[in-house]
Amino acid sequence: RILVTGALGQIGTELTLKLVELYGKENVFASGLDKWKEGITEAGHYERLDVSNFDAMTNFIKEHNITTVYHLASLLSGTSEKQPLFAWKLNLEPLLHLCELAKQGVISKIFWPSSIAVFGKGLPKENVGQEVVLNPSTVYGISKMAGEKWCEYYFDKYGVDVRSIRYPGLISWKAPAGGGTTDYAVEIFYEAVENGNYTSFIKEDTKMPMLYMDDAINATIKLMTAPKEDVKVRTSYNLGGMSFNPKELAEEITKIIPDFTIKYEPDFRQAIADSWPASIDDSVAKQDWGLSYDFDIKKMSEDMIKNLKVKLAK
Ligand code: VAH
Repeated sequence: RILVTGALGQIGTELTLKLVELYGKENVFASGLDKWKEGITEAGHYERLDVSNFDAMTNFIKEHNITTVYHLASLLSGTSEKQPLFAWKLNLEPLLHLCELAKQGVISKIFWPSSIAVFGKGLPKENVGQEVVLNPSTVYGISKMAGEKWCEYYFDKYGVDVRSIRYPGLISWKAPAGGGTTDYAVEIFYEAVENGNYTSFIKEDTKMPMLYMDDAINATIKLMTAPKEDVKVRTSYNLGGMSFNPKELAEEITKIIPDFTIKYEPDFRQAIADSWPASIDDSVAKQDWGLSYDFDIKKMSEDMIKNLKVKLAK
């Protein structure tokens, strides 16, 4: 049985649907804080769960015989800057509690998302490698770096099978992104379809690693179904996807929506973006468990706009 925490989030929403498709509705339990959104309820059981309530999470896991937890509940980079102490508590303590449960044999496998936000100043901008000095300068990046080290500690010391991916910015249309720095690349599509224009909070030439959600979900499943001995990186795997800047994304959108216009008004998230790499070397994930991608910027833009035209027409 599988539990997805943060199942109402950008990744959680789609991961839940994919896990139901793979393992059946009766084996997937989705949890989140808000009222369950319509249209996903048939995807599986949903129950409200505050992951910072460890007794509630433990009871949920025992009551439903959960053996694998995809732990996605967390605050993203923008929100974390505004609430550092809460972000640190929420982004770390539930993960530790789940590692403890795995150490006790209550659960057997954990997925936990890290981020390219763990990289910071002093690194090359391009093609950042798997084993480099992590030097995050954001609350979110610091919390993700600490989380990676805890994952490695519980694996090395107790054999806990916790697996992790350093996601780049993720782009999707099923559920909105929440409080991230790369969210401009999601909002731009909604605004392009609804209003034909967008004001970007990231400068036109700021290149960041990005990935379409379909590829992110497929990579997550590939990692989680790989033989344990193939998962050699026990901090978190680099996943680079594709790299582009707002100007390049706007140009791609204009090929589909000719009169689309964009302007740039950088906000506090520009400094966060400036501290991150522009591109990532994910060759280790390709070697260890066969990471691959289906979507480039053109195919992603076409898919986003096609689906948003339907979603926003309702
Ligand atoms: C954020 N979407 O912007 C997340 C992600 C690499 C970016 O971690 O905070």
